[in-house]
Amino acid sequence: ITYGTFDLFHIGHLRLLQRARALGGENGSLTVVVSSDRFNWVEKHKKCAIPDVQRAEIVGALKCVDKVLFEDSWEQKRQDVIDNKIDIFVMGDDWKGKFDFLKDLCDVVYLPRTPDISSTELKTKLHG
Ligand code: C2G
Repeated sequence: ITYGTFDLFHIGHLRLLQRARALGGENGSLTVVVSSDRFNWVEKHKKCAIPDVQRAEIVGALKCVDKVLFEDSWEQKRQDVIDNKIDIFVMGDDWKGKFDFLKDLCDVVYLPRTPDISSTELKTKLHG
């Protein structure tokens, strides 16, 4: 399982999701939990360019993604891991250590971020 906003979907997101899926092996599956617009605005003070329903549809259309859920609170991760019988929790290493509290339920893996790209950077570039 992995979590994210996936706004202005870019290669950094794709490479994270592909690597996350690969951790599950050939018989594995990947569940992606997409941050709702409300959660992003209220909890992360991030304004999304793309609405949550469209961000979820884009992620859900990827070959490496099997299931998409919505993230609406910081507290839902434990229940999501239990309900979805998750073996591995994966995030980019900008979150390193932040989700180690899940280690009693599943493996917790932090993958290196793809350098030189982010939704924030893209927005800045667009604004010139
Ligand atoms: N990512 C990456 N390389 C980048 C940019 C992002 O590997 N150049 C990864 C991030 O580390 C994260 C995932 O892609 O694992 C999604 O990134 P964001 O959409 O920025 O997600 P974020 O806002 O960090 O939300 O509860 C957890 C949060 O919902 C995570």
